[in-house]
Parts: sequence; C-alpha cells; structure tokens
Amino acid sequence: RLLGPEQVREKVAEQLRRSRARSDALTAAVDDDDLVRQHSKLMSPLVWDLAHIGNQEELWLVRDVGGREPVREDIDQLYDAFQHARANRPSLPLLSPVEARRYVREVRDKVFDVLETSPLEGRRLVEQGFAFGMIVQHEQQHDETMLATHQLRVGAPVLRAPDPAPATRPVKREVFVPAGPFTMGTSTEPWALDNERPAHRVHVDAFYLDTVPVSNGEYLDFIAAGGYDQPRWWSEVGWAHRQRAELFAPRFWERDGDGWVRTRFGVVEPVPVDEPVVHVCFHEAAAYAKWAGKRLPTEPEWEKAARFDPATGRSRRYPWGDEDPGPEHANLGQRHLRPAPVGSYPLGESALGARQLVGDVWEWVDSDFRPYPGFAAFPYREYSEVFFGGDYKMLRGGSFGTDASAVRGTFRNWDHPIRRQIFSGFRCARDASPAEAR
Ligand code: AVJ
Ligand code: FE
Repeated sequence: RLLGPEQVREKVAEQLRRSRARSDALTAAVDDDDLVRQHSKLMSPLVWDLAHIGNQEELWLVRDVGGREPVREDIDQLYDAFQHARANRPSLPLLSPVEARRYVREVRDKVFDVLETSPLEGRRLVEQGFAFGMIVQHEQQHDETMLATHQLRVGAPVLRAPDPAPATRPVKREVFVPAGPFTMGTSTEPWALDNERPAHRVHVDAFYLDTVPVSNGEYLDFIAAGGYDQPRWWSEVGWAHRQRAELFAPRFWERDGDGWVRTRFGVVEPVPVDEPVVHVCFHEAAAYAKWAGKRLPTEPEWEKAARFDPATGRSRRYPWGDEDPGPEHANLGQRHLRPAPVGSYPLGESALGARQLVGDVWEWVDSDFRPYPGFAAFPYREYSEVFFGGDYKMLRGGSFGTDASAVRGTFRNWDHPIRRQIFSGFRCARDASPAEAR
C-alpha cells in the first residue's frame, strides 16, 4: 500500500483538484449576497469556509511544509476557528467573495509549486503526503459543512444531482457479531488522522447490529406511537432537550395533512419511507432505539461490525475490503444529494453482512470522544485533543455528503448530542443472550 514519491505526487494533485472542484461548485451555486449571509447561527457564511480552507492550506502547506513566505499573514486571526464562534463570523471584516476566491487560488498555485519540489519523505509530516492528505480532508470536511449550510439555506433550489436507484432490503434484519478481540484504529493507514491512531486490540462482547440504518418509515412508526411524548424512551438529558427545543420530528420535517413532508435543498417532498432517517440528534436516535427494544452500538461495536473479517481475524480498511471506495460500494462524495434507500450497495457489505456502514448517513454511536491508548496529538492539538472529554458523541461511517478521501473504516467524527443540521442517522444494536454469545 505504500506509494513512491512520484505516485504520492500524482495522487495528491488529483485529490487537491477534486476537493477544489467541489468547493468551487458549492460556492458558485449562489450569488455573492448569499455567500456572505449567515443561513443559521450554527454555521459560518459560506465565504468564511472558503477563505478558512485557503488559510489552513497556507499555514500547513505553504508556510510549514514549503517553508515559503506567507501569502497573507494579516488574516490568520479572522480564519482561526478558535478565535471566533460561528455565530460571530458574519460581523468580522471578512474577505469579500472576490478576494476570497483570489486568495484560495493564490495559495493553491503556491501549493502546486511546493508539491513539485517537496521530497515527500523523510519528515513524518510529509511522509506518504500526510500534510497534503490532511489538507485535502480538511477541505472536504468543510465542503460537507458547506453542504449542510446549503440545506439550511432558504430559497429556490440551486443544487441538483441524480437520485440513487431503488433497493431491496436484505433478508436478515440483523447481523451477529461474535464475541472476541479485534484490532481497532490504525497505525498504517497513511492519511489517517491522529484520533484514529494507534491500532490496538479491543474485546467486544457478542451482539446483534441492524443490517441497515433505521429508515424514515420505521422512524414514522416511532412518531405515530407517541415516541416524542413519552419520557420513558428518553434519557433524562435527552428528554430535557426534547422539551426545551420542542422536538417533534427530524429536522426539516413538517406535517402535511395526515402525513409528513420534508425540505431537501429547497425542494419539498413527501418523506421517502425507504430512505435512512437523517437530521436526527443523538437523543432522538437513543430514544428510538429504546422504544424499539434496542440500543445504539458503541464505537468499538460499530467498528468491529464494519471491519472485522472472521475468516482471517484481520480488520479491513473498509467494510467491503481494502479497496478504496468506488461508486459500487457506497453513497459518498455528493454524487447524490440524499441517502440511498436502505438495502442499497450489496457490494459494500461488511464481512459480517451489514450494509451502508460507509456513506449515506453518519451514524450516531453511544460513545464519548476519548483518545485511544497511546494517542499522540499530530500535527496540531486543535484537530482532536482539545475536544476529548467534551460534550460530544461519536458519529461513524460518513454520509452522502462526505468525500471518499475523508472517511475510512477507522474514521472518527464527533458532535454535540443535540446537533441535527449534520447528515446524521443511526442504526440499532442489542446484546446477544449468553447462550447465543457462546
Ligand atoms: C471532525 C467534522 C468535527 O468540522 O468541526 C474542520 C473537522 N476540524 N476544521 C469540524 C474540522 C477543523 C471537524 N469535525
Ligand atoms: Fe477547519
């Protein structure tokens, strides 16, 4: 799997071009007023994301890896995510759309120059193109954030993509995950970020995991059964939040006569029953699971179901094997602007038989954000370390809005348990009985 410097150079160049094409598309879709507007207190104006992408790229690739003169040192503070809360970003003296576009182009030109001359080996930061890979992933992460901003934007639709094909639900509703150790995390995946490292053995008790994510149709049953009105399905914090925030359905859903409609990128449509439910918070996911007589999986359980191959005892890079994601494996990369129906992507199945673990919707799991044993912050504390122990729950597997370069079997995402503007869904798990576990 290790690439020579020339292969790394080619791969990096291609990935940089792909991420920029996506950022360009997401920011070209709306006019300048829309780019500087704040569509939700939870989000930055799109023009902030764009210049922030350029600024991170300048800090790591132009200045650190390249050792070049700064392109613009005066704007570092403006685009430091830790200096200004998202809610305050619109009032900052941000670069205008024209200036932001010029800035990211100037940075990118220098980066291609650095890429030409960097030895891409010797220093851990550039070994296998790590710093470039980190910046590609950073841009793609913000592209998913920008897609979430588009979903919050009010107005005529501007983003379009073909719908995924219909699917048949697999026969088995649950897969059995046998008891025993497996290797969680990675020490060898070249572009894995610090919180995915190092590889370590973890024991997992036998359990059952839903073969596919929970669908809108199933979630509608929970609503119809009064799930939002009965505190017994909710944790104490979850119920307090449900009351305070007046939750009654996933975000972007509205009642329409006897049924429900939801708005997706500006288009109102009947809630599609076969699609994985999306835009639910952790508390809603946990309440549904309890109502269904189940629970959410933990992070080690999710990763074992996704990566463990009982035939070899090895952990795979992805559910389907070690091959990079292709369109036959998973709904990634904003190819479709919605999750694919439950049961899609049989070729993306894990060794244990679970589908759609990667792509479609981020899956809430019942674990807090903690470092793996042997964790070392790299290359900066602010990617992961400063978030450990905070009020976060983990999300795994990526969504239709996540790029293939920004998700792996080991990839760890996190957010506050009340957030639902992200492309978040879930699937359920349950313990195996002692007899089944043997
Ligand atoms: C890993 C998705 C939680 O968007 O807050 C982007 C990624 N870190 N810029 C986020 C990130 C710095 C991060 N998540
Ligand atoms: Fe960022």
